[in-house]
Amino acid sequence: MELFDRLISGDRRAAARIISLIENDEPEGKEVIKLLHRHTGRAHIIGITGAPGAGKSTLVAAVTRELRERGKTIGIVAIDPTSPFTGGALLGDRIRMQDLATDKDVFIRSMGTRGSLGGVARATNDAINVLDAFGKDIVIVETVGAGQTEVDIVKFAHTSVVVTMPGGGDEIQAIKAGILEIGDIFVVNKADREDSSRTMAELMMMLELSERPEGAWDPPVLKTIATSSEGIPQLVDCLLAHYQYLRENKLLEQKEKERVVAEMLEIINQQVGQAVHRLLREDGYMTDLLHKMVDTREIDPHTGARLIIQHLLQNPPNNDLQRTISNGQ
Ligand SMILES: Nc1nc2c(ncn2[C@@H]2O[C@H](COP(=O)(O)OP(=O)(O)OP(=O)(O)O)[C@@H](O)[C@H]2O)c(=O)[nH]1
Ligand SMILES: [Mg+2]
Repeated sequence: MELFDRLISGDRRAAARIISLIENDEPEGKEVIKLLHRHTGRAHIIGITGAPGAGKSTLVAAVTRELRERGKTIGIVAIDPTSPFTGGALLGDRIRMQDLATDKDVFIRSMGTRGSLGGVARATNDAINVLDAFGKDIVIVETVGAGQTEVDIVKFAHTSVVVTMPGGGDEIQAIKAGILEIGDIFVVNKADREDSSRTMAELMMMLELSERPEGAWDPPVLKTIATSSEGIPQLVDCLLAHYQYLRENKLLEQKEKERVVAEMLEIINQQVGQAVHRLLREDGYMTDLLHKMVDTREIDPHTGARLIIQHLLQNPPNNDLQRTISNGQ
């Protein structure tokens, strides 16, 4: 396939085109993903998450500059939440990362969460895989740690970085739910602000309270000023040390397996969901079922759900699910 060949030969426009196909859930995108899978599993995937405005994008840009100085090639996937409080994120990111945009060894891609057909987590995973196959040594994913999807994306990175900033403890509260457990490295950014030492102390205390298995990686807590690159070399040291740790302890393989299972479940959920919704839109089937559930009350929703699943398995509609079931594709 032409697009795939162009990607493997290092054509940036092919990489951008493939990610667009994936974002729009085009069948051609899936074809390319199939081909490039053999070329994945080489990049170090780093997830960066944290409260809105904590300085994640500035940090990603600073980390990328440092990694470039160390000779690494970088892919960046920035999830643009298009949420009310981070409305200008995309434009801001462009400006913050402008100098990187001309570096041929840095590939930056923003992914929208709104209107992303087929789910943002799936599209993001595919985009990571494209940049991995594209030959980038390190792929960095930035998400706002607000929703479950974002947390999931970062959870399945090899190295997860949680970014906070000083101020009243609210920020730490905001990232508390579920995210404390997934962080491999914690960063208190905006260390030029007062209160940063207190935020550091609070964070360390919370980490001590959270349970981690004996002998596991002990997540460091680092201070940075992303705007002046202070603390960035130390952060990059930690990022690389964590990857080294995963490799030496055979944990990378385990993470890869978890990632592939998560990707697969995401796809299954999406395809089954689509098939069910198509069925629900088929007038005849639903009218009958609703009649039995509501008018005559002979069928409860549990039974209704089971009937729908049975129906789908016995009468696969002419769609993705059918192809999935019959071809194992
Ligand atoms: N004082 C100070 N400001 C910073 C620092 N790092 C980032 N900022 C500023 O904080 C603001 C937000 O930075 P971003 O990098 O856009 O933060 P973000 O976490 O990516 O934001 P969202 O993606 O919108 O959630 C910008 O105005 C940055 O210039 C820092 O270390 N110190
Ligand atoms: Mg950002």
